[in-house]
Amino acid sequence: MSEFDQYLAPPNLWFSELHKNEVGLTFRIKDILYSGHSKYQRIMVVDTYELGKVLILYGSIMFTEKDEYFYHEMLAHVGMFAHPNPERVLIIGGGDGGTLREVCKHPTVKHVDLVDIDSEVVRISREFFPNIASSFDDPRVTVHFEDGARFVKETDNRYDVVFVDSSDPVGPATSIFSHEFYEAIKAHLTENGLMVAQSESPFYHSQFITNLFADLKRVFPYVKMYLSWMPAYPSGMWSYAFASLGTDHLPKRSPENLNGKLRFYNPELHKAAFVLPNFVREMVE
Ligand code: SPD
Repeated sequence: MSEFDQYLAPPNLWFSELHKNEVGLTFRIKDILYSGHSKYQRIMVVDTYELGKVLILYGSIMFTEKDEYFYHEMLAHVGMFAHPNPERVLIIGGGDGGTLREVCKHPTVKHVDLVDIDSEVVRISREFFPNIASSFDDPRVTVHFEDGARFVKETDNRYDVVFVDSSDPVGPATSIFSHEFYEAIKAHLTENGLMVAQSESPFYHSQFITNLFADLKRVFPYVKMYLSWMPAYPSGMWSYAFASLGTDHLPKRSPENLNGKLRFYNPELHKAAFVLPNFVREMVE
């Protein structure tokens, strides 16, 4: 038996996420735990040999158990710590509960609205990822199953921090990548308010990023990109958009009083994440 025979022997099931149909990330599957369609998208949960359980929406990897905290901590805590006193938070998307879990670690938080169009994502995450979907029963949290773009246009609430924890800009997430959407978010921010959105990979999505940041700069007076790692996302290099009414991106508070441990975020990393390689600077400046 050669060293390659293990790849031919059953069970020999692999999942590949293709980026732009030309390159991709692939991993070997131990078991398919769930596969179905909600009203909006195909949803899969698979167990893998290397990455733990993986949530896949619309064919794209949302997270693996092995790397989810890279993404959720960097999305949530950069925005939360850049605000002097975040009390009211809005999460658009994020139905898996990972960003919510991180936001709820902040004792300053009094109320969180989470708006996801797809109730199935919440149900499946609660069933298969209880450590990620761990804050849905927090009394400070209200979950709304509706279109995030419509919610933010129609709500009377104002927020200190808004997170856009969307899937890629295809399928059910398309409505939350638009100029009108960012205008609506801006209109619902409090005085020191700010927004953080996941903004794809500079390595593969340069035109998307250039357009997004140009759009954001037309809406917000203060806009910055920051970068972090996310091994299971295309290229592993992942970007985030920070936009505010004037509040800068630097940490204003220390993580000492948080309810819960941090495995990834620290204030030094927060500051360093805003230092961009030249090819990325050119995309956003
Ligand atoms: N390429 C996948 C990008 C998905 C970003 N959002 C993931 C949601 C996890 N809470």
